[in-house]
Amino acid sequence: MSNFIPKLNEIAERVSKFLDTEVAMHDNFQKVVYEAMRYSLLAGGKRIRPVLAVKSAEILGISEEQVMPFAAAVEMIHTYSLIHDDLPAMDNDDYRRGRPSCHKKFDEATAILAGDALLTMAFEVASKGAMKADSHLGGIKAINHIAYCAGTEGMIGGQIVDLKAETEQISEDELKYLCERKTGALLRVPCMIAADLAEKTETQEAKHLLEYADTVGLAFQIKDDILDVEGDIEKLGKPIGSDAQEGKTTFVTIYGLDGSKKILAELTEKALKACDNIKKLCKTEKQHEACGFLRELAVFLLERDY
Ligand code: GRG
Repeated sequence: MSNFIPKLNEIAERVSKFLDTEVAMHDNFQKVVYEAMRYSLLAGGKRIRPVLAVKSAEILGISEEQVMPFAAAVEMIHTYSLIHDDLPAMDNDDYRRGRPSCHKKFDEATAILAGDALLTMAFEVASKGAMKADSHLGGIKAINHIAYCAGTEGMIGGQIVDLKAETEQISEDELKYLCERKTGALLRVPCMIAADLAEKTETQEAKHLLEYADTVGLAFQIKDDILDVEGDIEKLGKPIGSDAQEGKTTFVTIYGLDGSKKILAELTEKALKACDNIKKLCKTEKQHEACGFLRELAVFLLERDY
């Protein structure tokens, strides 16, 4: 039997330990903001984005120690986006990662500031990583890519188009466009970070890795849309049916449940092919194992129920 899940959990635990140390509690007048940041950041979560960074780094010959600050920065930005997305002005969700969302546990103002603080601190952590990286230029390029993918051409851009999808019918092209940014950008950037640090952005390995990440990114959002229709609240740790309640255009509204599942299966096949292409270019046992792990990750994301 595959030991994929234990391996995934081991990396996720190392990421959580790193985050626990970097986003340490401070016993000062502003300690409530640290409490709120840690409440959301250390509430579990699959840690898919940092895991992608760690495995891409293995394939491109970069140590976990070097990539970890950047991987953690992406997870901090991801967590900030979840905190802000749950606010009444956005998706107005009361539960996240199996517990009351940040603004429910604390209050709206504290949740806004906790999100802002996670975003800001992500760049503090990543820039510390760049100072220690073998390639300082690679570290700076990684920071640049994180900012780009989190910003107006990345996640924020996607979220703005997503808001439009709540009030008006959007086209299939617009839906794909918003997914590539809202969800895809933060799943692509972990592979970019590894390529930057390794100074290998122009290699075939890096290109196949990005193809893998982009395919998985789109599949991830389609699965999310499917789970919003037929997921289990207990397993998901958040309510379902919010898309339909808001009358939002999603993959399920455009292609139906069966159509969406078919596209999801096709995308997963494409991601597996990208893994095989990366593997052909890899030489060491460690690299081959990392390719095998990415294969299993694509299947895990296809089958996930949380
Ligand atoms: C509010 C700035 C801002 C951005 C919002 C990412 C995002 C944009 C909103 C989050 C809500 C959402 C459904 C996003 C799509 C991406 C997605 C499926 C996020 C959930 O990621 P998982 O499943 O969550 O990796 P865990 O909790 O496992 O980390």
